[in-house]
Amino acid sequence: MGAALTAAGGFAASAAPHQPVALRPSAGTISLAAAGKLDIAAWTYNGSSPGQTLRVKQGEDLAVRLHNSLAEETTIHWHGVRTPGSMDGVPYITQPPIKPGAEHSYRFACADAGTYWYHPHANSQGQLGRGLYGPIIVEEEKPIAVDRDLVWMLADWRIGKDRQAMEDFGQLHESSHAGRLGNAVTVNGELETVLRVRPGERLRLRLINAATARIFAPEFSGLSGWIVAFDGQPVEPRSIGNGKNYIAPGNRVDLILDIPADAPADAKFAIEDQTYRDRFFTIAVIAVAGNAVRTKALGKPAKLQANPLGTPNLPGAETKSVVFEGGAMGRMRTASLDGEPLPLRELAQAGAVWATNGQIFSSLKTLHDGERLFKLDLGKSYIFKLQNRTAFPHPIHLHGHTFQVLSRQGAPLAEQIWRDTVFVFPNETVEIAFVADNPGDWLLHCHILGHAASGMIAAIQVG
Ligand SMILES: [Cu+2]
Repeated sequence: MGAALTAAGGFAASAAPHQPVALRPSAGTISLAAAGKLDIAAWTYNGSSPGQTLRVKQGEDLAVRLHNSLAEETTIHWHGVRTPGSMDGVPYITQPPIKPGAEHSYRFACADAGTYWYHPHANSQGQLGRGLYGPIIVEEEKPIAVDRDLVWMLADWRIGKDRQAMEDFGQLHESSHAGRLGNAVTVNGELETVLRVRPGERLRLRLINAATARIFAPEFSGLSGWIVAFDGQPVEPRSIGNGKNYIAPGNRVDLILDIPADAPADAKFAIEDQTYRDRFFTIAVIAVAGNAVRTKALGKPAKLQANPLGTPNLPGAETKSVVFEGGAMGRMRTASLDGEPLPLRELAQAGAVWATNGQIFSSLKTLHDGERLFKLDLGKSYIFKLQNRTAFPHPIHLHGHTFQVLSRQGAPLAEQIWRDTVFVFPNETVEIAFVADNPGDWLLHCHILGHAASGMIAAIQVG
């Protein structure tokens, strides 16, 4: 095992040899539809969007050499992987931004198995929105036996009348509402995905929401299956059948999907999404063909082995109040921008419309120079009481730590699942708990990237 816990409880970068993967972000062209029917300008890693899947065994190092071939600064953040602070890839907060033409090396051990992803943390809305993201799979020692293990990276694009991807990022009207939704949803960079399967096949489907604003809630009618992990962390397998399974930007869901053994040879199952009123669509179609892989249905899979996460000491935990305010139809009247109190009108003129505990920073640089939201003691347990006092849902992502979701609206949850990005509904309060065991400066932000760009980013300090 290459993962090493330091005495302080942080995750040390291991020195084990590992050939770095070269990733080169650059401007290029991708085909969203087969046969070149929709070629669009996009930004890619090594020519593709999503970028290649980075795959390591649990405990091994992931090493990447980034060559910035973009015309602007970039970085890479390893969403959900508990890296050392210096590897977190946030400009100014954990490293200087990587200039055009420059290179940067990342190397860290992956202590936790599961489904994670990488993306830039500089001009996040513009860079992810143009296609810069890719999956990270950290393999379990004992995975669930399946016929195929598939990654589906979900994203959307706004295609204009000229059949090109629009670049109208950062419009305040959208950023102050639900964010910038596209009009073309892709699975692994493809429109109208058709997955060909055989009757009786058991699939592991790793869904990653890489969209900048779109919330997904896939419905698998006619299929049976199990959710086995959220945000890479194992849960007691639960049926996919009941209610909406939201996958907000930043979230991952691992499914075990069973194709009926008696499905007719030409059966089709549409995976549909009804998250947004009047905008129902099909995420993908599963098309059955060929001979049955097995004749008898498989049962509920075993729970995956838990990752080595520190369990928070709840009786001894300190509670911190985190209040999100602002946005359209909100009640915020004033907030402080880079330390200066301003009325809402002036905040809106500055494009700063979401506040965390009354504070907004105009950039990651001023955030770095400003006061931390909280300074946490290394090794101590904390409860963050996340209070969404806005009219919109927000997926709140904490860097460097994985937390347990304790309660919603004061009601304790039956299973206190682990996450790194928790969806908080309008006017909802969600309590999360974690051990502050990773020293460094860490972001706490909304993963609707227009919200983050217009203020919904804070930073905490551990140790
Ligand atoms: Cu948000």
